Formats: sequence, structure tokens, C-alpha cells
Amino acid sequence: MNNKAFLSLGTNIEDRDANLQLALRSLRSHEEIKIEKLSSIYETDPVGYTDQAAFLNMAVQLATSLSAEALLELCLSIEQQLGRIREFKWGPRIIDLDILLYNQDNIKSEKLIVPHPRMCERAFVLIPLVEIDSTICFPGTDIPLEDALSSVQERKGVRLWKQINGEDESGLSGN
Ligand code: PH2
Ligand code: MG
Ligand code: MG
Repeated sequence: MNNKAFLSLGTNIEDRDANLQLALRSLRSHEEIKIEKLSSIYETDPVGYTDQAAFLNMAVQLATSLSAEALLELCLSIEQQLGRIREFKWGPRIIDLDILLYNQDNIKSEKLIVPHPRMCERAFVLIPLVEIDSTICFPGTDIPLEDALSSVQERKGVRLWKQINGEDESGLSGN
């Protein structure tokens, strides 16, 4: 499991908390994934298409032996398992699992772009991510993502919703 990846999870269709927990359970149960850290859960104003319900967003740090492409396939299959249908761009979704970072790799294929192309503009991505690791830099640079966050506008649209203590076992056991 010598690859380090960060995912962003998002949902704005009820039961939002249950959707996050089901996605985490699927990730956790995969043999080639170990969840290393969880952010808190944030309630966030919708970005892009604003006439929709508020999201819950969080970030997850994984160790994995899956390639980035295989991790993407897994994310898509978890989305399907939870009943995600093809909605319109930026519209409401039961669950969205996006790969933010995969090691320090820059990946551009037909299916996958890593680092996630819009991550540095999105407070709902950066705030949970920086909570997990305030030292991570944008791949190929020595620019801390914390710095990117300071220039992002919609930080006030991101509110702490459920505090989680970082380690997978502590915050979420019993769910
Ligand atoms: N995801 C989108 C579009 N807009 N807004 C918030 N607050 N959170 C999201 O996860 C989100 C969004 C498309 O993936
Ligand atoms: Mg997605
Ligand atoms: Mg997304």
C-alpha cells in the first residue's frame, strides 16, 4: 500500500451523513485500501449551480496499492452502488468521490485528471484537506495548499458540521 491518495467526498441528497458513512464503509472494506485520516464533516453552500441543497463535504487520506486509474474505477463503482444517477453538471448528487491527489503525480488521461483541476479554487475541498494535513503542497511545487486557501473567496460558505478526530477508528466507529 505504498501510494498516498487524497479523496474529496460530497453529497447533497438525504440522508447525507449516511451516504458519507456508506462510502467510507465501502472504501474501508477494500483489501487494497487503508483509510489513514479523515477530516471533519463540513456543511457547504453549493458552488457552480447554486439552486440546490447544501452539501456535506469531507476529505480522506488513503494508503493504497491501487493505481490511480483503478482507484478511479473503485470510486465510480461506489458511486453506482449508492445509487448515483447521471445528473447534470454540478447538480445534486447522492455521493461524489473525487481523487484530489495521488502521490505527487500529474495525471492527464481521458478519464482522469490529477491533481483535481478545480481543487485550488474550492473552499469545500481545501478546508477539509488542509485540516487533514496542513503541510501538503501542490504537486511539483513548494506551494502549501494552505496558501491556496487564503486566496479562496467562499470560505464563509463552509461550516463545521461534525467534528472528527482525524484517525479512522476514533471518529467513526459505531456507525
Ligand atoms: N460538487 C460539485 C458542484 N458543487 N458544491 C459544494 N458545496 N460541494 C460539492 O461537493 C460540490 C459543489 C460538483 O462535483
Ligand atoms: Mg466526481
Ligand atoms: Mg466533484
